[in-house]
Amino acid sequence: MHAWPASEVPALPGQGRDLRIHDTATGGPVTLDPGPVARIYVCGITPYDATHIGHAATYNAFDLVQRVWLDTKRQVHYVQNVTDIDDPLLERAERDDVDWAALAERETALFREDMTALRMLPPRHYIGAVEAIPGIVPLVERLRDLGAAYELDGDIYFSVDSDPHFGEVSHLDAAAMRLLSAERGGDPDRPGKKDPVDPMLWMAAREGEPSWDGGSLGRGRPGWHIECVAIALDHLGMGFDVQGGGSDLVFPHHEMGASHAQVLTGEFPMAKAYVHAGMVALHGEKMSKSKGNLVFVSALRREGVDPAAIRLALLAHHYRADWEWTDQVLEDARTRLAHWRAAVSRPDGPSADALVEEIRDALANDLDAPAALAAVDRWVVLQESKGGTDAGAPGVVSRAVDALLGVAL
Ligand code: 5CA
Ligand code: ZN
Repeated sequence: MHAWPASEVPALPGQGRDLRIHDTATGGPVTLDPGPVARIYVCGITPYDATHIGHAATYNAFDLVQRVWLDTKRQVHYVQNVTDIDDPLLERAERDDVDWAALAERETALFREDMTALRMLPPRHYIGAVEAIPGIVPLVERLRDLGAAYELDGDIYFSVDSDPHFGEVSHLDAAAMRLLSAERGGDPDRPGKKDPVDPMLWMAAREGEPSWDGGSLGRGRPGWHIECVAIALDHLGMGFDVQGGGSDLVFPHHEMGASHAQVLTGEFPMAKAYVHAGMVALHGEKMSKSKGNLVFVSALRREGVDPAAIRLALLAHHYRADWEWTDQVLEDARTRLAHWRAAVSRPDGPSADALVEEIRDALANDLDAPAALAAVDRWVVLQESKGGTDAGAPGVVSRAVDALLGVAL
């Protein structure tokens, strides 16, 4: 699949910082030391509805990761998937009486527009699950040959018992795993499974549903977790720097992915850091397509909201926090944007050299975007109250905010 156009990332004077970030698997901060090319995999959308603020907040977090790396003069190899075949997509297509593939294509196109408007850096490889099927089938065959998979009425399951490291990403007990498995696409109550949370690797073709040639697996379609593993291993290989997503992906998705990869390669973990963004809520409940309590990025754009204000609204919250979207959050962001824009369009101001370092320090410290915004606010207030004589400063601020926070002033 094609991704979306990249916005320019201005180079900044001085030295970027190495990123220290919270790793779910170890439960603490890790300082990442990527090579000259940092490698990141971020789980993409299931395209049955438009991008909402929760999605945008999660992608914003991983956009910041890349901006910190780019500031250290590294290149970034960024891979993202699209879950363009899955039960919820088929259910929505049936409900709305539209073709599932056309629905996926339409919503993916809208996602690209939203990401472009929000100045999110595009992945180098943007890969749909359907196009990854030829690479998925041999992995499932290998898991079966290794004795890590078993068949149940034609469907093929992964046996979590085959992975000695199972549980080391989420650290949940069996009861919690079972509950989350039921909530998030698993089928813990299906009779005949070795372990209730064993996830499907390959689902045999169902009457009236799309299916693909699975070689020795028979016709069918892939399970969710093996899709991301196949795409990640194909484009990044084992031991890449960050696997990212929202906190609702910790279990089962990222746990199972790590498990599949461990059994396939004998290595653990697949990613050096498992990084998870908090959940954005609306009216007290997690924003989710299944509940329908959504604020769409595209709807805000249609109402004339500046995407830079949306981005500032996201940045005002720490990526690991769960937070609530309200009209006030957007109003505050609009006010801030107006102040910042006015400030960088003045002919001079106080020196911004220290500010650039403060933004760098804030982001390198577990992506503390709210602290970065506060630092810019302080510079703006100082300029408003005392002025300044540095004619280069407004330009420095504008380029730093663009390069490190993705906001064009
Ligand atoms: N296609 C899979 C990943 S392979 C998927 O989870 N798709 S999704 O469309 O449901 O979500 C896309 C990304 O947005 C995921 O990282 C998910 O964790 C994140 N996300 C979903 N809802 C929210 C929310 N309310 N707040 C923050 N992030 C969210
Ligand atoms: Zn994924």
